[in-house]
Amino acid sequence: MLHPETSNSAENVGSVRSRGDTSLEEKTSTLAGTQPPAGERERWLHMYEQMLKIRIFEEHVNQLYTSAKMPGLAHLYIGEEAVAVGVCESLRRDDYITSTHRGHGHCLAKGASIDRMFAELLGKEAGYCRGKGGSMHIADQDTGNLGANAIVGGSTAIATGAAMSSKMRGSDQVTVCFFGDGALGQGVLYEAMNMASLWKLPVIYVCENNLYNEYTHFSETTAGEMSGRSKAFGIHTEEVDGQDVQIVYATAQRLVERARRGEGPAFLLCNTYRYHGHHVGDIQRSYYRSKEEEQQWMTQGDPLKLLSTWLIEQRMADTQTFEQLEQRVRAEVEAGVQFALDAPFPDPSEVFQDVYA
Ligand SMILES: Cc1ncc(C[n+]2csc(CCOP(=O)(O)OP(=O)(O)O)c2C)c(N)n1
Ligand SMILES: [Mg+2]
Repeated sequence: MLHPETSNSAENVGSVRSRGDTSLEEKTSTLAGTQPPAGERERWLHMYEQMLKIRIFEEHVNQLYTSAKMPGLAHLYIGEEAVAVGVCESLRRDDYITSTHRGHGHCLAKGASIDRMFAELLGKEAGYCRGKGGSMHIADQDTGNLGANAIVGGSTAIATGAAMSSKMRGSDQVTVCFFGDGALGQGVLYEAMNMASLWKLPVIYVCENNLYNEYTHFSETTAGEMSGRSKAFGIHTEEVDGQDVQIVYATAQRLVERARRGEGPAFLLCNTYRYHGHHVGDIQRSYYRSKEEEQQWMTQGDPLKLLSTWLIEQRMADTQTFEQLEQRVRAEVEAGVQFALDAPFPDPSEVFQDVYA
């Protein structure tokens, strides 16, 4: 388990457990009743592809920023891909998610279009908010994505409201609320969890503990146990290695099915790590975290490497499989960048359209 939150002292965090060649059966043995799904190879290769798509998409976001082609900034999700993909793969298209300021991974994992996302980042008319929202306001009703949110903790009430709406409409849709460890300091989360528990709402609170809130280690901002918070409201709570997409998926699947059956909310604490800075401009990080810590996570806790190693060990794929996949994803992402670069800006006469003042 990566930095279990029970050991939130500074000297304990950032350590990466060593991983052996565990089989999926062993990995899921602690997850009651979970069976490897039929069409396993296709499923895991698909998840690998989804994670790779997020990574390559964001590498291009970084390039667009550093070459001054992207206005504003963005918060990169690289390193945390297994959380978004593992969770979103357990959802139906008509299920809802709410996202954060670090939201590209959630959007892509729920099925957003690469073209329209790049267009939004570059301020183009074809973007999800017609180019007027940017990275932190991408929403996509077609895939049940109720939106990124620049307000830390701001989506917790929105997600809980969406779950309440499903329940009142008699629908079996589930809502997933993604948020970072920093949102644990926001009171609205506790108001929302209280109501969700009382009213048995179909909502899953997914806390992405990537160790930092901006430039501050969570041990300096978060007292006590992270998982103790949801337990206090009687909410079913689990904690997983957020770098292992197989564990995230298997756990999320159980929690989603539980919520769909009307058994109420859940809290899923995912231990993870962001490889880049807080945002694209945060390149001098040595004053708040060490290069050694970064290297350790990138080499021992990388979600893509973990899954590809497992697939090769299980003889479900070889290096060629991954080379071909990468070529395909790279071409798709590069086409998206080109689409956005070529796309027109909105007409200046529309500056007040589609915005709220
Ligand atoms: C209510 C509010 N307070 C402060 C900020 C400034 N801010 C932006 S991101 C961030 C840290 C968020 O940390 P975390 O929730 O752990 O998410 P991460 O960036 O690690 O993904 C802060 C304090 C904000 N956007 N909203
Ligand atoms: Mg964080």
